Amino acid sequence: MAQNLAPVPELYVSYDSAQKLKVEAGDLLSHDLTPRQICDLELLMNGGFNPLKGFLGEEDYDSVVETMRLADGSLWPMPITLDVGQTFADQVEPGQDIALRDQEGVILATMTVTDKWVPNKAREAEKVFGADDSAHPAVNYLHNTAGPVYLGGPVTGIQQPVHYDFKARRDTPNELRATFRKLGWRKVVAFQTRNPLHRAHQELTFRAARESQANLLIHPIVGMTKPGDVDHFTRVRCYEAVLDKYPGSTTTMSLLNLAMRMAGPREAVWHGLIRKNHGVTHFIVGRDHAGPGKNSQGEDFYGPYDAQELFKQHEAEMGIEMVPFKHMVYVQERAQYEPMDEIEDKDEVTILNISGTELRRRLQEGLEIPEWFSFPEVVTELRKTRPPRANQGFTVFFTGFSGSGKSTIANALMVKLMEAGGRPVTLLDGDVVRKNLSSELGFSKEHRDLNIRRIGFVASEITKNGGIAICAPIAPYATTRRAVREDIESHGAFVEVHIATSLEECERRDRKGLYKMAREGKIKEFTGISDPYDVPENPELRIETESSDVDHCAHQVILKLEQMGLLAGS
Ligand code: PPS
Repeated sequence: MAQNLAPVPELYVSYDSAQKLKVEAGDLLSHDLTPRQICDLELLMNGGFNPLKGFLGEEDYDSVVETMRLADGSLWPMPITLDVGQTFADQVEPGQDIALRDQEGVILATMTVTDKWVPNKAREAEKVFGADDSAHPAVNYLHNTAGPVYLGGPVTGIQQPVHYDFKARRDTPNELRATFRKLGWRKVVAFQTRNPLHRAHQELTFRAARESQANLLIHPIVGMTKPGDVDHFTRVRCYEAVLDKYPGSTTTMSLLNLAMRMAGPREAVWHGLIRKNHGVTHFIVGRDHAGPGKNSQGEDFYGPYDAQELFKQHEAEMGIEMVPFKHMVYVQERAQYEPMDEIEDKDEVTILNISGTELRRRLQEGLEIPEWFSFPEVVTELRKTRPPRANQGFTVFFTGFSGSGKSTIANALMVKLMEAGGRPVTLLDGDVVRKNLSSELGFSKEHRDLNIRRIGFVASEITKNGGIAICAPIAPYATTRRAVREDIESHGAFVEVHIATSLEECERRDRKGLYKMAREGKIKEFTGISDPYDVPENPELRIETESSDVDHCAHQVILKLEQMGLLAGS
């Protein structure tokens, strides 16, 4: 397909106009962008999302959700929307200009609001992500993180979001186009990734480039990827090491600040359009491209080749050619990687492969990672970030009714872990947190959520820094517990322990006399009596306290931690 390296339209105004606009925008109503919106805005402004001129209005949104096309018929598979809270939405009317600020308050852009509407999120989930199932990270985001109201309208770019890391590796679409022009690269095949690269990836990308007679662009995502992925700092250090393995001047790397949605087929088409904007002619699409993992029934959200099929259908219209990803395996006898489906003597040779799950297990358990699988520099970086589980921090998160025994068991667990030694242990007990961190909060849903998010924040910092956090709040809402889990799991294990003492038993014990007062109506919104409690569906451990003493309950947690490989010597 013909390459066109003319610049793509950007939404920035000139430097002088930007200075003026920045001052004027100081008086506008301001929206503080979320991390995902900052990623979206960067790609809107720099032309990565060309032909979009701003956050989608309602007509374009409906059309994209239903047909994968903007209202004017242009192919665009992903709704790029500005979700806001109700309070903010109430202050905005169509026709109004608002300022869009980053998390430090810097004004990045203004937006003329043309549309304001309450989206049908269930429909968006079904149509865009294939199911209204919160096991899908983007559906979970849609229902539990995104605000209830969408605003749409054209954006005027003032400045790019500031990045302090890997500056030399970040390029706008026009900068990459200029690079390709300068280097005389007429055909460029891009490889999209959110994972570290190992030898198989190096081999397949190099083959893809050779077969398409193209140069290679490693184009990893450094915006937002799937919760639990290896952080981008580590990955970029790994990529830099792999880059040296390609023959000189065949390959380059650029970082893409995209917030992925893990939307499989639609995401593949979206990725293709974004790459086209970056001046790329070919794009590698793998098996289960941008797959979100399993749904709540334990099945894959998308078929393994759905992404390739949808891409293929739109290839001509997109003007970017798909290069199907080959499944590369190591053939021991020939000491080289070969595409699995091209090996004719399968029965006579030894085929080796290490899956992502197996790699994680080996890292977690400090086991050998062979040289045929990855480059030593990559393994060293990964081991620094992912030390064996027994050396990582983790969080034990107790949840259960008031008076269920959470605090007592948590205390016993703390003492047992301190006796074993090795890592600092912090107990974030419900009552203690409410005295120190959350003294101004009550027991409304909003306040309980804030309380748990604060506990989660502290626990994730402790976990990140290699300590053990034990939390013991009621934490009645499943969605909040899940959000805390996601925050923590990027740093270490999250062990949810449901203290399953029945309400009747808690009320019978009524250690603090609170149930009596709740029954008498003297305490409002009391969990279990006049306020809900979502029973955890899949906790790592459920403890029945009615038939065991405290020591035994705490020991059950220790056994679970050992089984999960979290304790030294386990
Ligand atoms: S939450 O829902 O997770 O934010 O609650 P938490 O921070 O764990 O605080 C629970 C403790 O506060 C006391 N208390 C109440 N609990 C539930 N509902 C209402 N309305 C309420 N009012 C006060 C109660 O002593 C809880 O302590 P525990 O240790 O759980 O018994």
